[in-house]
Amino acid sequence: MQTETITVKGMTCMGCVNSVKNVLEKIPGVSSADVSLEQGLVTVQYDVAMAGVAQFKEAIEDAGFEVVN
Ligand SMILES: [Cu+2]
Repeated sequence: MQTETITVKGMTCMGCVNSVKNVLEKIPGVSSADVSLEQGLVTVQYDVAMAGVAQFKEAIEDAGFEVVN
């Protein structure tokens, strides 16, 4: 299991947090996604054989948020 932290801009409430969490946890290979609203940080735990960071960033942007790095 691998952990990746992504900085995300545009999350303003718990609804945003849940949207981001949901899109990430739908990706096969992702075991959990945790979001810190205050810091704008998304921490994803995933199986490197099944998923990758580029996929996470795309899912976050598709959900309407901006990936900073
Ligand atoms: Cu919101």
